[in-house]
Amino acid sequence: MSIHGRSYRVITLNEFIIERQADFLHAKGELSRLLHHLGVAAKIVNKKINKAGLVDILGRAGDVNVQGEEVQKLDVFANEQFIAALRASGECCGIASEEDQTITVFDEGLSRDGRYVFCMDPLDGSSNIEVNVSVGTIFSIYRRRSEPGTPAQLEDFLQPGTAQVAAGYVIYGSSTMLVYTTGNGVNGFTLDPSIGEFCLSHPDIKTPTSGRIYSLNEGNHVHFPEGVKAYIRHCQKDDPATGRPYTSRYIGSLVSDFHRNLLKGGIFIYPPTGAAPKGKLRLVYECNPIAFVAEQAGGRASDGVGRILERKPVDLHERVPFFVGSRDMVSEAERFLADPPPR
Ligand code: AHM
Ligand code: MG
Repeated sequence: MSIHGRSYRVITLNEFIIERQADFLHAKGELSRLLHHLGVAAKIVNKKINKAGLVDILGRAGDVNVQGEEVQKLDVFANEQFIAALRASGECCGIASEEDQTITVFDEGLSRDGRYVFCMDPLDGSSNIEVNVSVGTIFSIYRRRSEPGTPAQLEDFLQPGTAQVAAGYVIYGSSTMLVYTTGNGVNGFTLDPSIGEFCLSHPDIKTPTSGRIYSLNEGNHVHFPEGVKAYIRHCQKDDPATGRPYTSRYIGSLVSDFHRNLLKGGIFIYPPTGAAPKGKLRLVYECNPIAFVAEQAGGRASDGVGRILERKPVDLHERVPFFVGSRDMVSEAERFLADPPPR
């Protein structure tokens, strides 16, 4: 491609996936095919989201999802698209989704022999769509524990985050990006709508070790644990280095809040609250994939006490307090939680 007379080598997601295939021990191309299908579904969902203001797709679908929340039509659409794409890949034997109470088992054809399971929040932050705020898809891929050729089991999905073989997110924002890791660093691809391809735009993303942004829903302040309140007071004090407090930024859309902090440096927090005593975000398909990306970019992710990725899920939809972002900020927040200083 030539821009202003200079030529650039554009690396598409598919080229990149194929080039990196050799990174995996005993790679047979299965994970590559799965990631390729994921990229196709992301493009379909992106197209629909872009049209959301134009077509009659907004509004409630009338269903209530497994968390007891109202489901919007685009959630349903995204869920169906990702399920269909992964089923078509033939590499995946089952899916866990925020939208579905139980796992979806692909018990037919090639999929039955598929070596991977896929966990996702197909459209996170979907209540933001009607006000034109960025939303995202979060995903995580595990190697199955059960025998290929047999139906996928719940246990295949309840593995600690340390067992993830790939994870990432798609952010449907001012531009659409796919960011993922397979455990060898983090790479970001921006969708070029003119050619319909995700192109490598953010190779080997590293997050700053510290930052100046803190992101949480301060409306819940009265219900926060004392350590979180103490950490917020710390963020609001003048920083000796700059003479200013930290900056508060909160969109209310996990992927967008995390992505901004990943690139700029910062911490995202969803602590326990009165309404959500275990936190709001789900371990399996929200926190673990984001945590894997954070760690691979040099950041940290904690439940306030220890590493998120080491928690063994007991339930598909379990919630967990979440502290993620720049390494030093997460460690500092943990220190405040462990030993809140007096006011
Ligand atoms: P959802 O999965 O129902 O969309 O909820 C998850 C979203 C996250 O994107 C975001 O971080 C959080 O909920 C915001 O919650 P709150 O409105 O309580 O601050
Ligand atoms: Mg969600």
